Amino acid sequence: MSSSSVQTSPSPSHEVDAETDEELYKQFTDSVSSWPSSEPMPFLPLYRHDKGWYSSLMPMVGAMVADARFAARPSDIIVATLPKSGTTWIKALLYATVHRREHPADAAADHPFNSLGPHECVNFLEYQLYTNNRVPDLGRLPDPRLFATHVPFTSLPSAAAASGCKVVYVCRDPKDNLISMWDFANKFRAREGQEPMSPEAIAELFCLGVSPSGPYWDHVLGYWGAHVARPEQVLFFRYEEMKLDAAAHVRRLAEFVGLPFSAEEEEGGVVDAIVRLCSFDHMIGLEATKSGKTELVVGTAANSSFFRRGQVGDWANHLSPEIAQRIDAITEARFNGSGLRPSGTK
Ligand code: PPS
Repeated sequence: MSSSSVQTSPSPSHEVDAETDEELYKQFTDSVSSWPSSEPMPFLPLYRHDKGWYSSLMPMVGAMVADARFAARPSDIIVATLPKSGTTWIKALLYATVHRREHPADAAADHPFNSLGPHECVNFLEYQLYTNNRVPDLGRLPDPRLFATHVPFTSLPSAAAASGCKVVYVCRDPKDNLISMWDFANKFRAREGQEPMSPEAIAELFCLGVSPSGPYWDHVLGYWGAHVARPEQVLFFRYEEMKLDAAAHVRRLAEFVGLPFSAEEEEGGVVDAIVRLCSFDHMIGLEATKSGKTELVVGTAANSSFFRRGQVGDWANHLSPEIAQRIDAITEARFNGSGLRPSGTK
């Protein structure tokens, strides 16, 4: 969580004037624009940050502005993920857990999720908040404030490290992560009038590390290392294990954020109600999913596009055994010695 190597003078604060904010965006946009970039992938060129990770222009600039301006609080909770790793699900689980008193999960008909998607309840710093030349005024949000990001651990806003705020990370099998991205990318590419990408083409780039917020392995290992060093600050979940026992993960999440379930809540079935409320099958049928939209700096996304199959192992329907073996071999080599198992289900 160190500051970006592109120097900025302002210290984290939400009280900044608009002109300075615009200058900051311009300064970072000029820097990033001069960095190496890829062909459109998934549908916009990916720039290589000088810390080695890839992102399209505007979210990378947003992350750098957030690094300079985000005034973190110790009570903040930040969801961190690679795109397509289970972000929508963990956002829903976190929001439903933290707000369970004012919005009981068993009163599903009255829950905010009926009108707001998880990405509207828990905003991304670099895709939704630090965008369009703006520095948002987050100071009036009540504690605990919930945010999300796709940036690697080393590019989290510096103020977040200093504040000791909590980070919830979700890791997913790289092959499912890749296939989920492939499908999502092709939806955007169709809208932009671009040819669809084949799974082989996207896998080739993925193996070279060229993927949004990638390389995949650096991202996972960065948060894993932080979790090992400071488990009370960084929680590390695996999508595949969440699928096997979502209730156990909700309990761990609640304890981690300092809101453990009481015996009364356990007896009342609150944990199971949260799991049901946030389940793929329930969320995909909500009106907010079917007709809602989320404004991201890279474009407007239909909320339904965040839900596809929600399964473990769908990669096998799209990737050849050779490509799968290549990805597995990289994962085994990169995770070797880290204490992190290559697979979330073994
Ligand atoms: S994004 O764009 O980064 O926010 O996408 P993200 O949410 O990380 O990943 C989308 C994949 O997560 C699946 N999904 C879920 N799985 C289980 N439970 C719930 N509630 C849920 N919501 C979304 C979604 O279907 C995508 O995975 P695939 O494999 O493409 O189905």
